[in-house]
Amino acid sequence: MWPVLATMIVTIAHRVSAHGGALNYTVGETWYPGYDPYGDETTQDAADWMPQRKWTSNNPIFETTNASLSCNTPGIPARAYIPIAAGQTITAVYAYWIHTVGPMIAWLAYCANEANDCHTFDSAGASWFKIGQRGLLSGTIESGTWFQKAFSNWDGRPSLWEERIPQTLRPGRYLLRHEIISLHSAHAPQFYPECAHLLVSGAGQGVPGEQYLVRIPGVWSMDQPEINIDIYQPEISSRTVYNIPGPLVWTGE
Ligand SMILES: *[C@@H]1O[C@H](CO)[C@@H](O)[C@H](O)[C@H]1NC(C)=O
Ligand SMILES: *[C@@H]1O[C@H](CO)[C@@H](O)[C@H](O)[C@H]1NC(C)=O
Ligand SMILES: [Cu+2]
Repeated sequence: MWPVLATMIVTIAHRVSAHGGALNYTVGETWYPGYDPYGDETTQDAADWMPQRKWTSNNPIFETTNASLSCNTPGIPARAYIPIAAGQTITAVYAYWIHTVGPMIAWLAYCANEANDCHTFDSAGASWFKIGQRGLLSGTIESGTWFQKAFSNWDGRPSLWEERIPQTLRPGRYLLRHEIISLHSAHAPQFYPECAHLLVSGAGQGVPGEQYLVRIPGVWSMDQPEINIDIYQPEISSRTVYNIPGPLVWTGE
C-alpha cells in the first residue's frame, strides 16, 4: 500500500512540476484524445485512433536548434487524422498551465510527400506557416496578462486554446503544431511543441506564399531579442508591446 501510494504521489508531483503540453483536441462536439506522455507506450504507439505525434515528456526543449523542436521527442508520426473543414475551429486542450509569460503560436505544414501522407512524412522537411498567434494582451511584459496566463483556469479545469483553420486553405493532410514559448527564465527560452495530424476538407485553393514558410528548427534563434530575452531587465520588463517574432500569420486572404 505505502509503496503504491508513494509512487502515485511522485507521479502526480512529477506531472505538476514538469510543465505540460497539448493533451487532447476538440472540433465542435467531437473529442480527440492525444498522446499521454506518461501513459502506456505500447498501446498508444499501436493505436489506430491516435492523431497526435508521440511525445514522452512534458519537459521543455531549450535549444532553438534542437531537431525535436518541430514535433517534440521522439515525434514519431501518428496513424490517425483529425477531420476538419477549412474555416472550422480546433481547440487544443491542456491540463492547467503554470507558466504565464511568452507567446503561443499555432502552425500548419502540408504533408508534402507524393501520397500527401503525414504518417510517412518527416517534419524536418516541413514548410510551416502560422495560422494564429497569441501574445501580451494587456499590461507589461513582466507582469501583464499574456494569453499564456489568461487561458489557464488555475483551478484544475483544462485550459483551452482555439484556432481557426483558414477558410480558403487547400484541402489535404497537414501537420498541426501548437507551440508555447515560456520566457520566465532570463535568456533561457522554453519551447513546448506538440503536433497532430489533420485531414482538412473544403473547396479552397489557398496556399501560403514563400514569405510565410519556415523550417523548424530554423525559425527561432538566440539572435532574436524576443527569444533571447531577460523579462526582468528594467528597460524590458516595463514595455507594453511584445512583437511575436517569425513570419506573419497566414489568414488565407
Ligand atoms: C533536444 O531536446 C530534448 C528534450 O528536451 C532533449 O532530451 C535532447 O537532449 C535535446 N537534444 C539536443 C541535441 O540538445
Ligand atoms: C485528455 O483525454 C484523456 C483521455 O480521454 C483524459 O483522460 C484526460 O483527462 C484529458 N486531459 C485533458 C487535460 O483534457
Ligand atoms: Cu514548465
